[in-house]
Amino acid sequence: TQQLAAAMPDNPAKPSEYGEAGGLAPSVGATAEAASRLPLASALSEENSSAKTGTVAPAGRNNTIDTLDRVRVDSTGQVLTTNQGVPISDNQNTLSAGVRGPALLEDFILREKLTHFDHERIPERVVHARGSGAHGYFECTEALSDITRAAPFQQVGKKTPVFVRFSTVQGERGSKDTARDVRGFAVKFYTDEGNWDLVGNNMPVFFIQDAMKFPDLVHAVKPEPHHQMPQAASAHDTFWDFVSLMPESTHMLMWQMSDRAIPRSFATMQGFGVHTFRFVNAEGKATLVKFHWLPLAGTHSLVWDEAVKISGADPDFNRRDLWERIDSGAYPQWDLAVQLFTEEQAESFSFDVLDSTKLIPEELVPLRVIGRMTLDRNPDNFFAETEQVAFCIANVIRGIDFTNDPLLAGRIHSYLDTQLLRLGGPNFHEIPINAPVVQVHNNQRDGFHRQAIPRGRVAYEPNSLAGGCPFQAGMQGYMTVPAREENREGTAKIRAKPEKFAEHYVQARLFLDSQTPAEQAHIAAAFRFELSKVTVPAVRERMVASLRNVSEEFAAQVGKGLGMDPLPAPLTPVVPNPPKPEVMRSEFLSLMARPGDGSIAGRKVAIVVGSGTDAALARELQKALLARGAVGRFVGTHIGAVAAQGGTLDADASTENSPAYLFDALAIPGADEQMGIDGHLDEFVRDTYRHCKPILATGGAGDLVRRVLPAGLDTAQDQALVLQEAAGQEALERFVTLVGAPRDFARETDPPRV
Ligand code: HDD
Repeated sequence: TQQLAAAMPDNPAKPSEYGEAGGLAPSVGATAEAASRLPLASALSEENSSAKTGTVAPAGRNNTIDTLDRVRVDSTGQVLTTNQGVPISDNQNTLSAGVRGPALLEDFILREKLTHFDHERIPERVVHARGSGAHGYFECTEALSDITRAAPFQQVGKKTPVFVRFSTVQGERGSKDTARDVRGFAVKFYTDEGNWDLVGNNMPVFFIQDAMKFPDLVHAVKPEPHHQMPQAASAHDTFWDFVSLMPESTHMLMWQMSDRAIPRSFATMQGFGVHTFRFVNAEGKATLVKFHWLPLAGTHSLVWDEAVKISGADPDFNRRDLWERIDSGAYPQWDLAVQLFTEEQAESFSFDVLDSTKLIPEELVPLRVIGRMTLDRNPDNFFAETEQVAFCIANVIRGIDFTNDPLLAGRIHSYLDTQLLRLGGPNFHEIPINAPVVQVHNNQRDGFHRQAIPRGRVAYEPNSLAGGCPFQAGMQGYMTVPAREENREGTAKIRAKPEKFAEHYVQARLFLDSQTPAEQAHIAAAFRFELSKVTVPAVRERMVASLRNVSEEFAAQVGKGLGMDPLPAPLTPVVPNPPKPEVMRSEFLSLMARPGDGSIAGRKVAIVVGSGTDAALARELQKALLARGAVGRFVGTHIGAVAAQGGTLDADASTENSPAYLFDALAIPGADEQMGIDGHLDEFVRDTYRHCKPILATGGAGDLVRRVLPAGLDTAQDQALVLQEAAGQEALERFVTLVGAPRDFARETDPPRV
């Protein structure tokens, strides 16, 4: 203490604040000396991250959640208080001068309540406003310590807590989930070396190559500024005007018009980091990397007619599905896979790996699975967690670095910038959901809503008065890869792109050619639908003219659906004779390539019940589904008790409040004439059939189904239609298996017969 007093002659009493040990005291000494005294290595090591969190979260625990518990509020058994903690005796009546007299200004309880309410909205995200989040963890399954120093990948079995937010892009915060749109797939890793955000999408490419065009893209796709329509839709003039003038969008348009843009569940979509990043190992050696999330439940999507109807019946369809999966223990899981490649390999490719409108076919650089992510906890509070979470592409950790992708460069700027406004100032990193699980030490100070209470009088570096602390981590801190290989051409300032960026159609064709015929038909139908909503003929024509460079046959198909005869002349491509691509067809680009393990966990089946239902069979089916993690809901003409054959069943949904498109499959275990007069049930059968989902109908229900479907349909050949007079175990098994299988699109015709 005396020593410290000597060090701070101006205030000899000050050291008493810091205690005898002087552990937290601002001490004297040169930076180097301080460095030798403080255990930097252990502060940053894998084994011992920080006293605040310890290291690996033991199974069943989660570092983030532990620290968030500090701020969780549970009011069970508690009295109502003001924000100052003063108990409130009456929450019904304003303080007034007599029962019929004026309200009194002194009613601080009323005024606090109203004032807080008046301020409880914050701006929504400028894009990706509509989102749903969940907590979980990432577990390393293959250590990559030879390739990257990144903390989550150092040891097999190491768990890193995560928070994930899935989103649509175009619509506002309250818009529907099932819009045709890209889905955001943003993961915050709370590593023991700081936060790493992998802010990706469910598609591996993007609309534009350069962040300079991002505001234009967003202005074009958002509701049109004069009348603010359409909401959560890209099917309008300004979007198609812009993209038809930007041939670099063509590849992404193929993805956006595919069924990937209408996922069945967040749990059944892939995720992609999109850009090429760098991994950096302990020696400073860099390896190029692309990130992929592979859903264990397989890749499954909706069909368009279904998505449109769902948006009316349940605009929260994907949000509810995520919530219910986690709530019921059917935890969504993804493998994290990487494509690793060298600068030399990258140079040999026919495309540029810095161009975000291009992907690297898996045939060219195979995926390597290095870990698994499990989402196992719903947020406690949507606003505090899902709304206030702030992802930032610039949040990288030691072992991960950027490349010179010009789209990425702009992103490095934009996220922090937009969040400064959205979250009201420079301290939003202290909001619990955003705070790293390691402690933050720096000389940044003050600003609105500061939470931390930094001690001492030193807020600068270098310093001697605080013993040089906090000090630079040197080789143990974040290191940027020194070599910028791409810049070989020289350092002249220039607004231009490398040559390979000019080719825009080869990978659009690769994507199209890699789809199954049903998927191709869906893409063509989506172009037709979207362009049919465009009111300016020249815009439609320009788009079809561009599609002719992808595929003549495909463009003709789209053009025909728009009544274009003859087709407009093809747009002149910038690169008329592009180099031959390495891969002409990539099976992995089809949703059918990764159907998952057939698990039906998280799926929902409508078991229609009524007077003709075989109650025992209905219960048996419900049990069989539950045993495999799926939910079979009894759907009656009304909810509540339904008198069926052999017992009473309790319907918790009705054909009126829960239409067919909210379910993955339909079972009608028996029916009588009475059930045949519900028009809702007819629609149930028709929609389930049209959307190519499995139907089980037994007893009289077979007749009901056949009556609804048009005569002449070959129901016997239909693999997903189980029509049996007396349903045995085998029929139940077959049906339950079908619930987890990809849809069989053999039923589809264009236009639909049913
Ligand atoms: Fe972005 C949000 C993904 C290009 C600027 N972006 C945002 C979110 C995701 C992505 C998932 C939502 C995060 C959340 O849930 O809070 N963005 C992407 C991907 C891109 C991309 C995969 C291309 C590869 N973005 C991109 C560019 C820019 C931005 C080129 C600007 C230069 N993005 C933003 C933003 C947002 C955002 C304006 C809005 C809200 C936010 O950041 O926090 O800064």
